[in-house]
This record gives sequence, structure tokens and C-alpha cells, in this order.
Amino acid sequence: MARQNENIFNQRLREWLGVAAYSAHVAQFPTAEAESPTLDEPWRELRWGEKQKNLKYVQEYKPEQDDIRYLRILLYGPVGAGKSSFINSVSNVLRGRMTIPALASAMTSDKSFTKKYETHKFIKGRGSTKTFYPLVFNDIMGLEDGTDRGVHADDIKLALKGHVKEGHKFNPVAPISQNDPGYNPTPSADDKVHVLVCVMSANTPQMKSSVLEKMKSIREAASDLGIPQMAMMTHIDEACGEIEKELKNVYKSKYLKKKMKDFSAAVGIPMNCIFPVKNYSEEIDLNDDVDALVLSALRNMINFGDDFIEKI
Ligand SMILES: Nc1nc2c(ncn2[C@@H]2O[C@H](COP(=O)(O)OP(=O)(O)OP(=O)(O)O)[C@@H](O)[C@H]2O)c(=O)[nH]1
Ligand SMILES: [Mg+2]
Repeated sequence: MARQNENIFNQRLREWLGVAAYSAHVAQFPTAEAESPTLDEPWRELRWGEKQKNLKYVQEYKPEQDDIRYLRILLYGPVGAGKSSFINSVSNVLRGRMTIPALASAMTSDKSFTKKYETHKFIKGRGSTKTFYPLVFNDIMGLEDGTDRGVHADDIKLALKGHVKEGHKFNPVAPISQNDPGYNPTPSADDKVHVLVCVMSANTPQMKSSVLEKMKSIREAASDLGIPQMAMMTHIDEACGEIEKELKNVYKSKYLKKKMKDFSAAVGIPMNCIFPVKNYSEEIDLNDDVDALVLSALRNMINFGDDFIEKI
């Protein structure tokens, strides 16, 4: 019991101080970290060597229905969670080199950097054989704490049904209305969202209750529409020193497992629908381990979305 309390205390201290200051604290007082931060065995199996197989699966995916050209994935979540960065990570994996299709912010702020509703497609081939992968992402303004700030939950609900036009600029004070030029009254089957993905940073303290409330109402709307939902935990490298040292420790990190469990309980997304990823943020070259995590999340998004498409 004493050991358990000590671990909880260390965890809180770490959340409060941040990783860097906590590591300095442990270096000064080694007994503070008596227990290993990692499990002996990973709690989830990930085949790190199967990158090519997963990449092929993603690259060859095509929706079966004639009226659906694109499987549409909508990312939502708090400001700075890494939504735009994840789109860039997917683009890097698919194209096999660094790319920047979605502008990510280099500064952390409490205001969303992404303000417009934009569809991100990924180029396949070059020159005259250039086409797009049948897989698109919609990046959306971040959820912010408080009312009249960040994207309105009602806007996300309309986006789920395909009513938000490309390029619409979100207005935190008023959600889109039917008279708005950005409102699409007659969405097609592939304007609609097929998978809803919540993006969450592992390196933040507990989520603010107003953000949690917005997330809950978005999830309820998606559930009513039967849209499958999953989540990604980003910034895992910053959240855990063991993962920063070695990305393969991702499913051994006790801290991350606890963080994922807490998040699962807070928003109601089951653990087996939550995927940790590390986005490309400061690298200039691709890395197989980073790609393996991105592909693991992406493959599941495709499967969940395709199951939904099959039903509509
Ligand atoms: N170390 C690390 N940095 C990350 C990760 N994901 C995103 N970042 C960084 O976090 C910052 C914010 O990322 P964005 O992708 O702009 O976040 P966003 O969710 O699109 O934010 P808004 O558009 O403002 O809502 C950027 O500086 C990214 O480089 C990650 O997994 N690890
Ligand atoms: Mg963004």
C-alpha cells in the first residue's frame, strides 16, 4: 500500500513538475524512483518489423462502394494535441519522405492554430500517373476551454453529417447555420465522416472539464449516427523519458498505460480503441519505429471506417 501511494505521489509530482524537472528531481533524490518505470513485458503486442506489410495494406485499401471515393477520417481534440502533425506523419509514411501538407504550429498556445475546415488528400504516384489515396483527413480547429472559444461542438456534429463545406472558417461564438455560405445542405456519401478520431496529448495534466463536456457531446452525436470512434495519444516521447530514449518502450511504459487508462475512463473510449503515436516533430528523416506506430493507428482507422461504410 505504501509503495502504491508512493507511485501515485511520484506520478502526480511528475505531472505537476513536467518531465524535465521531474527527471532532475529523481537525479537528485534517487530513492524517489525506487520502482522501475517500465514493465518487463509489453502489455500490447506490436510487430515492429511489419512496417512494409502494414504500409502495403494501407496503400492498397479502396472502399468497395461506388458512391464513396474517399474514406473520411475526422480528427478532433484539444488545441496543440497534434492533429495537424498526425496528418503530416501519415503523409510522410505514405510518401516515404518528409512532407508538410497540414500546417502545424511550432508554438504552444491556448488558441487553436488550425481555423478552417480542410480536407487533406495524399498524392499517389507522380506526373501523369498522379492520383490520390482513397483516404482523406479533415483537420479541424482545436477544442478550447470555456464557451465561445475554439471550435463549437455543434460544428463538429454538422461536420460528421457532411454539412460543413471545404474551407469554412470556424466561428467560436456561433456554430454554422443553414444560411451560411459554408453550409452544405446536400452532402454526398463521401462528404460524411466515416471515422471520428480524438487526438489527445499524453503530456498534459488532466483535461479541463469544459473540454471533456464538449468531447462527450461530440461522441454522443457520433454514436447516434453509428460512426465508429477511436483515439490517439500523441506527445508520448515528451510524456515518458523511457519512450523518449526508446520508442519501442511504448507498451512497457507504466506512465503511458496509466495515462491511457485515465483518458479511457474520462471520455469513455475503450482501451483497445486508443493508440499511442509519436508524431514527426523535429526529425528530418523517416524512422521505422515512428512509422510502425502511425501505421498501427492508421490500419485500425481504415478497418473501423470500412466496417461503417459497409453498413451505409
Ligand atoms: N515531441 C512531440 N511533439 C509533437 C507531437 N505531436 C505534435 N507535436 C508538436 O506539438 C505542436 C502542436 O502540434 P499541432 O499538430 O499544430 O497541433 P494541433 O492539434 O493541430 O493544434 P491546433 O491546430 O492549434 O488545434 C507542434 O509544435 C508539433 O510539432 C508528438 O507526438 N511529439
Ligand atoms: Mg492544427
